[in-house]
Amino acid sequence: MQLWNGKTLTVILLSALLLGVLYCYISQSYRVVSLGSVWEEITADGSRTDVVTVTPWLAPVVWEGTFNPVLLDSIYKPQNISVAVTVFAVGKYVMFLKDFLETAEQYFFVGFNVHVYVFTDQPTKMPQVKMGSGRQLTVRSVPSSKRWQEISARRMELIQTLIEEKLRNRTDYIFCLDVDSKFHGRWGTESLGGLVAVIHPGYYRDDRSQFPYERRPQSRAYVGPGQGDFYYCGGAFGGLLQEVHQLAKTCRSNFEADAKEGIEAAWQEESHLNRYMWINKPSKVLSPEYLWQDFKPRNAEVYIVRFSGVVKNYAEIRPNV
Ligand code: UD2
Repeated sequence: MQLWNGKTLTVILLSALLLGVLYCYISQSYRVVSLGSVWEEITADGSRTDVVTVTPWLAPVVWEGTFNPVLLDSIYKPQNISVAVTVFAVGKYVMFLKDFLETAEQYFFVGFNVHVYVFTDQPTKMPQVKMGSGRQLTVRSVPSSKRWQEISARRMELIQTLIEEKLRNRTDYIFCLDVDSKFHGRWGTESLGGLVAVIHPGYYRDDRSQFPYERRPQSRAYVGPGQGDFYYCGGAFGGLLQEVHQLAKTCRSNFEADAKEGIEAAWQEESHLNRYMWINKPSKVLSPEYLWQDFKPRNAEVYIVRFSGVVKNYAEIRPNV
């Protein structure tokens, strides 16, 4: 009886050992299978733990190292998507067009259908820029203005009209960008989404109470204490055409209604955009890599600057102070 018990114990122990070895082997191979191609590709650049990569409403926050550009391009390429860009160059700001357009050719949605719409009061001063295959440039005349605030804010109206008159049913996505900026790195399919906002480089490390939202309750751009998510840039936003149309239409009408009551929000259309994005959460948020400022030294978490505002002398280039 004792002998049988001893043998049984040995068999049980050996079986347990064998099962253990088998379990380790199978789980190891399963890991390779399940984490194989896709996962390893996504994490190929290393995942990011030093920055917020998803918002509390589950929108991705795009930083270098959080996406696979090759995989993303291969998803969008067969869809033959088209991307429109708006850029305004009124008064002395025409001087920024050449660099903006040339660097866009190098870095912005390379290999995709891109149509750049330049709004200017001086079409004769348009620089000659060679556009690549599948890429187009259209110039639209706009009146000049004596107030930079008006030029900046009127963009919403002109974007709304452009979408209604020209782009509807012809373009999938649109991005609206400041002209006094240059591209320095890839800006591509990773930025696509329904409603896309860019986190302002000047405030992303600050507490929400420091954000320069419009704080007067009389304004339609008002964001109260404890409200708001990020502080977003007025200098870059975009998304699906219908989403940007809704944004531009709302910001324009709120800006104009405020103006009728003698109120101009602290940062013009940027304030209205921030209010809009607080109520209508963006489905994709781009990190400050997508609009840095040349005068700011690059912070450690910013591995790459993709688009950045040039240093400018406001007193020299704006029509008013
Ligand atoms: C910030 C925003 C800008 C806008 C503004 C508030 C960023 C990087 N920039 O920039 O988008 O929200 O605050 O109104 O987030 N423009 C002309 N001619 C002029 C003046 C302006 O064409 O005489 C156009 C031009 O496209 C320029 C844009 O308006 O890029 C914004 O003006 P800005 O760059 O002078 O505004 P800024 O630097 O205060």
